[in-house]
Amino acid sequence: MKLILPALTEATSTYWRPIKYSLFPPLGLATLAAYLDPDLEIELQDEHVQKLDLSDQPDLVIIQVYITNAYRAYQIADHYRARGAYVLLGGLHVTSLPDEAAPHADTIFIGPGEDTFPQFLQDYAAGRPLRRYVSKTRTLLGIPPVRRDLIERRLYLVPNSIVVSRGCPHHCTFCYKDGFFAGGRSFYTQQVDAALAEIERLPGRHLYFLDDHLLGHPRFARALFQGMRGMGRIFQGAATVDSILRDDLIEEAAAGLRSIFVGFETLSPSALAGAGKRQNLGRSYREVVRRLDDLGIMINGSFVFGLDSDDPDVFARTVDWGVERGITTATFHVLTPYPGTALFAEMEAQGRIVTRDWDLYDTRHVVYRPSRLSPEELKRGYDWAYEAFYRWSSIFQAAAVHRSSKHKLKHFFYSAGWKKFEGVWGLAIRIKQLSQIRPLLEAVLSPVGRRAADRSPATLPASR
Ligand code: B12
Ligand code: SF4
Repeated sequence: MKLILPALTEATSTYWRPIKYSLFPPLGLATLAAYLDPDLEIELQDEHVQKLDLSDQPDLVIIQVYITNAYRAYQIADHYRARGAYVLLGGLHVTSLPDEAAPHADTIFIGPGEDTFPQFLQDYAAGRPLRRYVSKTRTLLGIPPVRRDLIERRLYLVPNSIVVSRGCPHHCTFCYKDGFFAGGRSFYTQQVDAALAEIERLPGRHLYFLDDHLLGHPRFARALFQGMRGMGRIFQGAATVDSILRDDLIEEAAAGLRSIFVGFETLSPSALAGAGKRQNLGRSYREVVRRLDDLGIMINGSFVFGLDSDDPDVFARTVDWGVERGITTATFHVLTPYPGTALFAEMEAQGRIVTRDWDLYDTRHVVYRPSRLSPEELKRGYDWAYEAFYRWSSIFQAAAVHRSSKHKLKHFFYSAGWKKFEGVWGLAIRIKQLSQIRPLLEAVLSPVGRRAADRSPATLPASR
């Protein structure tokens, strides 16, 4: 049995920042592997960190398809089918465009695999596999432990990535989420005990929650953070603007939460409304930043350029805001209408999709006709934003915003370390020694000042 994560096209382009693709192991495939008979010979290969061996002859090949590895995935699938293997394709892109994927596979899978993959294995063993399985039963109850033993930990900076939920309670029009989870529940969590048990199984101290929205189910999240007390874990994760302002959940998280990915997306209320990002509307971004800053939690702000109300000033406005507010790192995206999203349907109806070359759907290229910007302006502005946000003067200026000197230093090392030491990352990857850098990451993620859990309610930010 062979599980393969083909390389995303951008991972092999000149934009390639090898470190970005050596962060996380293929968790989805390791999750599926848990359903296979442990006595079978199983191999998991990730083309981002190793050269694929295509000369073997597995019986069953399981391939995960994202949008920008789709062509590569089809090539590998065709190769193995020609060698007599039974090939399965699944994941986000197969769910968006099943008819495109189907000719390259013996069986395709729509949606998450926790219900359909075990069903397929039964049917396959009985000699009656279907051509197509569609996920309908959405639950994480009783899922078997992820086969982390198949992951070569030393090849990743963050081998301890974990997901304790699937999906998200919101409905942004540019997000894959509604399409991927169509036909069933689109937000559900593990049981708290099972999540805690999975965390216990992970060696080391540092965790990265890859959940779309770690604070999305407040009761679950609170019980999780309470259960994690005393484990001595430090962790990173993602959440929405409203969930950070909502109640004291973020204080509960702050005992171990060291950095958070926040989808600010745009500073324009009309653009937010247009993107269906209602959870951000009317919320004070300034207050979000202040609150996280008070708790010593670093911020990775996510921003999208090219929304219909964006004009040529949007780039400078966004970068200036991020630097002035002391955002630690920023991820900028060119708006990308993924097939299967409401945004894609809308743009297609308006005749604004200009290419269906999926390799270009990497959020760095302009694949549609923007409204108040030319495609060239949008691409130039996006490139400029990265350059401007990560120039030394911006890093110094943003780091200086924090009150505590420890936070200033942490900000500096985290941001500069991420973007300014490409050579060091490249070398560590080449000599397969990324694990040696992990203690440094943990040091940068050490706490700033008092822990939130130690605070009395009276000292919590007054803004709530
Ligand atoms: C880790 C991650 C990455 C890694 C991916 C490599 C890796 N090692 O996994 C890196 C850092 C490289 C990355 C890059 C990017 N990412 Co990313 N990433 C994620 C993240 C946070 C977690 C993925 C994960 O592990 N999920 C948990 C596992 C359990 O779920 P899963 O992988 O989906 O697998 C399940 C199913 O898909 C299914 N399945 C999958 N394959 C198969 C195959 C078969 C045969 C079967 C039966 C089932 C099956 O079964 C699994 C179990 O249910 C997701 C968000 C999320 N929470 O999923 C975003 C996400 C996938 N990324 C996203 C984006 C936007 C990007 C970037 C464009 C960001 C950028 N601007 O650079 C790039 C490029 C992605 C691309 N071109 O498609 C988007 C969607 C992209 C899309 N529509 O293709 C997501 C969904 C985040 C979001 N909410 O917007 N990403
Ligand atoms: S909040 Fe994030 S994960 Fe949820 S629908 Fe919006 S973009 Fe997608």
